[in-house]
Amino acid sequence: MTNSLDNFKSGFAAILGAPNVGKSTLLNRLLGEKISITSRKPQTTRNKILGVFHMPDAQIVFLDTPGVHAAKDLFNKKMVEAAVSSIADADLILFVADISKPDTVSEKILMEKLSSIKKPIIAALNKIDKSKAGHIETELNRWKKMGVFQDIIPISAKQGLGIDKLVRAFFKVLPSGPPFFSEDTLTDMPMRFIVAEIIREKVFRLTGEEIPYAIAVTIEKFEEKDNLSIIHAKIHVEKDSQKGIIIGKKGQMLKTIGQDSRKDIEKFLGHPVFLHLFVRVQKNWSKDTRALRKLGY
Ligand SMILES: Nc1nc2c(ncn2[C@@H]2O[C@H](COP(=O)(O)OP(=O)(O)OP(=O)(O)O)[C@@H](O)[C@H]2O)c(=O)[nH]1
Ligand SMILES: [Mg+2]
Repeated sequence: MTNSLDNFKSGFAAILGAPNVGKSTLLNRLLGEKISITSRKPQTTRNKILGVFHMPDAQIVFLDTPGVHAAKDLFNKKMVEAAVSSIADADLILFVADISKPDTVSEKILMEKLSSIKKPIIAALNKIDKSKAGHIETELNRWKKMGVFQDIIPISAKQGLGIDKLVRAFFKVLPSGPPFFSEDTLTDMPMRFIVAEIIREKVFRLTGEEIPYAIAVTIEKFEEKDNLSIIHAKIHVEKDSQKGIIIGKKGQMLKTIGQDSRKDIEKFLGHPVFLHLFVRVQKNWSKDTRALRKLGY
């Protein structure tokens, strides 16, 4: 009798790249489900986010990570550390780049971190929907010349182009082994974490340049009553002026953040949600190691 697990392949794949290149969009596209928040602003992802991709004869455990860049302050350094630490956990590396706007400075930083790694590295050249054919060709040649990638695949995470080809490239380099997670597992992130992330995404998307980096979200209460989830969440900011912006004129901004968040949380949980948001000023939390730990970073 043959055991179907004999031919099974499985492994961890770290998704790495400069900020804002589309790493989280790609993870969501691969899983067909949104588990990692995205925005047009850099430094959206702050933690390692695990997502499980199931195939009939393979399982890939993806780790979405914060963008690697020349971090200056404590908070950003911690984010880059989290990203780089995923290299050790991974069987293969997925290097994502935005070829419509190459960030060669950040690319170089990441390349140095990968220089001594003996694991397969696959490059996904993203945002081809925003690039001309000639430019894609030039970039493809530039990446080929680096000579460190097992495969280089042009893709559009947003439009779903090149994704099958990318998956086949993973499959080729994936080690043999049994699955790590059961067939119905999408992520191991706690529900509370994903709910807090959804709220943080709305703040990222609805406010101007200064605010996103000054906020963190914590869940203070999460109760199930009949078919309803009662959730109290706190948005932490660093200054009174930021609190004013989050609340907005006559409370309008906080109301919109709440409404948009509730809709997504309901979609995620599959039932109605009562969401109550508070705003709290905690001076300089992003510069304080203890405060960062308390907020989950
Ligand atoms: N046109 C286009 N836009 C894309 C594509 N993939 C991602 N984006 C956009 O690029 C922006 C950044 O996407 P994210 O997925 O948040 O990028 P990220 O690499 O996870 O960013 P950080 O977590 O901040 O490092 C968002 O506005 C996405 O909609 C793509 O294939 N084409
Ligand atoms: Mg991200």
